[in-house]
Amino acid sequence: MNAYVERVIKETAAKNPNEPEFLQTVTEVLTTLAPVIDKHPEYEEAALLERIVEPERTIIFRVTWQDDEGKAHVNTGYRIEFNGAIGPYKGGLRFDPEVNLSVLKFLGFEQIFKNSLTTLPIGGGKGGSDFDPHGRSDAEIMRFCQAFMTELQRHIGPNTDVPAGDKGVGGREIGYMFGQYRRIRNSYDNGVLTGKGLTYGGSLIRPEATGFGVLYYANEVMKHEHDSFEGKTFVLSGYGNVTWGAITKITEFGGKVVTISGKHGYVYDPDGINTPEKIAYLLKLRASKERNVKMYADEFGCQFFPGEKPWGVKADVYIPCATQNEIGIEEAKKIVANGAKYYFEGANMPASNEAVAYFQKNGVIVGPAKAANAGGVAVSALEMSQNSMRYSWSREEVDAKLKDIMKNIHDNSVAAAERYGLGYDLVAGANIAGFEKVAEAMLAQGLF
Ligand code: 2IT
Repeated sequence: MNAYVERVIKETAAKNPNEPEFLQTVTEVLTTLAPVIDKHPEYEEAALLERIVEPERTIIFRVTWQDDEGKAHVNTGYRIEFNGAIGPYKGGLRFDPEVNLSVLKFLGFEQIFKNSLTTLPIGGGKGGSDFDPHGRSDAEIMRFCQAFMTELQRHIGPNTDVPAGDKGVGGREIGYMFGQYRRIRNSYDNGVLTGKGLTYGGSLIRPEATGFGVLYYANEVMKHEHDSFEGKTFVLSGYGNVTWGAITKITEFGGKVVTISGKHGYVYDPDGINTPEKIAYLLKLRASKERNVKMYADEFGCQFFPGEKPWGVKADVYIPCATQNEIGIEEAKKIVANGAKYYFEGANMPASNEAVAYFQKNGVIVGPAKAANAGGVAVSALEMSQNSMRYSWSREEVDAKLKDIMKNIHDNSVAAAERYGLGYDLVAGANIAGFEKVAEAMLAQGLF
């Protein structure tokens, strides 16, 4: 292990004692970068790693809003502008009670490398709030979004920082936030947010992009392995946007999805969650006040396992699409024992570093989040391009670009790993390929 890498990991741990998720991702990324750092002594001289683990700017603010009974509530809002070396800060907003500085710093740090890997000019950022959308009415969601944007608007802009959706933030929330931004700024800056509706500057395929992208990336892996999706069984977690897009594409590719999950438990549907009716039901579930996946089990008469995760269910391909740290070493052992061949991350950091290492040691091919789920942010960057051109590409055009980007992400990851003699290691390859561009841009721009 490189001594400089080791020192920066230690210093980051000492400096951020209450940020376990952030430290987890810093350790994972920097460890795989060791061979690159070995070759570039000038990075240490320029304190490049110390700088890359420190957000350029962290904004924390109060969000006060009123519920339907007139009661006042206070949440904390955040925006981490992590790294702007290769473009405006770009990354989603997450509304989830588990949101805190550690979670958003891990997501923002990941986003730097993911965004670089797309080959598009976008820096890394992330934000959100500890607001819990479960059980909230549409009017409450609107008031929260407006309150959140009332402060956030002074920090963002089409050339500064361009938020989008993430867990708990979809098209509806982006609409309310865009409305509030426009009201306060009196400016039609539609490039300030991505994931917008199609009537006001959104891109075709953006809602599907993360899920589609996972499968386009997985398809490149299949080609490399001389394998195909036809007849394969898939276990997925989550029920939101990513899960929905992934299931749509898996269905088209001839695979069968047998599970979805949420915070209340998981659903097992041995007939496959693959009919248009079942896939459309996921959208209803997400738009409902309850957001409980048990609703799916009741609707289609299948089994619901309260409080459990789906990793014990046998499948060929596992795609976590819910949230961070759903898979520890025990879950990883179950997945390997089930005979899994492939594991693709639709969610960000769904597994512990130990679990990922266990997969790789046991011959499961790992498609890491910052490669496999980069299709969402890639189409966000295409949305920014369309907004600045004041023009829209057709569905076919966006889809073709997305496919091409996912293929390049795979191929660039493979090439980067091979350059350092690491073989077909998609995890190290993604980190290295993403890092190289950001590092060179930071060096070129001098100390700051
Ligand atoms: O994790 C992610 O890449 C996202 N939530 C998407 C961010 C974006 O700017 O589209």
